[in-house]
Amino acid sequence: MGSTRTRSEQLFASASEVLVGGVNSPVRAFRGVALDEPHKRSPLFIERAEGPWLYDVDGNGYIDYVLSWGPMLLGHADPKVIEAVSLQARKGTSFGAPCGLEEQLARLVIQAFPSVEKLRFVSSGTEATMSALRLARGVTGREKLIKCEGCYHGHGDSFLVKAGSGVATLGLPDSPGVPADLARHTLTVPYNDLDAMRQAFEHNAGAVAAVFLEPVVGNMGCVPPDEGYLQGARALCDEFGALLVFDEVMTGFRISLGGAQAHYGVRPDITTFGKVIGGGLPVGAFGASRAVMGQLAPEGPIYQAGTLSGNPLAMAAGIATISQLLARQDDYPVLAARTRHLAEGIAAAARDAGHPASATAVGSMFSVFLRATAPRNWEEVKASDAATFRRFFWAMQERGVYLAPSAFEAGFTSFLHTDALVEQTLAAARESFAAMG
Ligand code: KE4
Repeated sequence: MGSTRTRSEQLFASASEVLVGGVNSPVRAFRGVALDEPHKRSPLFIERAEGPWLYDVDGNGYIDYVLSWGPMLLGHADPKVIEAVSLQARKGTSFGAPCGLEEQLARLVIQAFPSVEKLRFVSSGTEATMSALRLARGVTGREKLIKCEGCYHGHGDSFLVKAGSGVATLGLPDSPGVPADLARHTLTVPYNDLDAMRQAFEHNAGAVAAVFLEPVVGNMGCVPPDEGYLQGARALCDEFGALLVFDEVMTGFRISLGGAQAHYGVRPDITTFGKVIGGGLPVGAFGASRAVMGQLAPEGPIYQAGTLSGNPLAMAAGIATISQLLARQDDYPVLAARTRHLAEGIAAAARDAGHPASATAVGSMFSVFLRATAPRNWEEVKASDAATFRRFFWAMQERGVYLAPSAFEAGFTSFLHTDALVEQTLAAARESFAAMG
């Protein structure tokens, strides 16, 4: 139970003197859930984690449904991952030269993703997507990009763009520091809207290098694709000569062993990876056919590089992680069913307390939206009751459940989230909604 948060609050105050917002990634600052009540505005500082559990610096334990925003599919401090990293660390932490571990992890990833013949490791999902965009632009000789409102592909300039006045018009910067001249090359359309995507292509004939999709959106909460949406995007890319990029940073190895492309049977031209493939260490990757990847330096002219790309420690963690996942393929449906039961149970608890609620779940990622019907796009997500979510977030934390500190983020389960822990979570949800009144 979250009995006291004193030490967390002290650490947050002191960290805020030297770290921007007291954190190293904005969503962690809890600004999306802050309430004007004591002890309900600053983040927990974590001391350690094990399996499905997080333990804060005040000694409180929580069932963790954030899992480092996705990577910890095997649970925290997986013994084989820890052993692999410990053994490798004694041999040195970075060589700046090739080592055999990079090929080992690449072959494990490719084994699960047949659309990928060659890949390049980087150190984050952002690096993977920004490099994939440069590759797509270089391969096609085109400059424009189509992305969807509510989808997040990391903080690369071309992705921090909001929709222009109309779906077919050019993008506008969504952050200071993003040049308007760059933003105008990004076209933003609603998710699950093939007509809008077609319009964007037709208004920019011959100029679109790629369509970037979260094949199951995690960054506006978990929003699945409509039946036929991914297939339709594939067909439009083929019709207009653009590359289809599946950003599987969140979905890769999570919604199925082969990610969304296996789950839905749609083959992208480029796939980006992150999170799970590093087993909690900094790893991203992007991959495609030999013909496309062969355009990348040093084989081809499109430049991309990284000091810690393919880092031995990160590769060791990834190998230990993906090896175990490849051996657990039969466990994925069980975890998917448990995750759906969790999401639907929380939504039922909300409705029983008088709050409209709906649940989405694909594999081991899920969301509960405080609105009557599951949203299909960002406009519908925005209509959720975020104020009630903020109160629910703290009520659950007080009952030992750690949810994502935003109404617009997906939740995650791990293979160590047992039925008993799910039932414990559902009991906490019922108590929370009852206590909220
Ligand atoms: P990173 O650069 O954070 O490793 O990956 C960027 C990224 C790319 N593509 C997708 C689909 C992603 O979900 C992400 C990162 N996801 C967020 C969670 N919504 C990371 C959490 C954070 O920003 O702190």
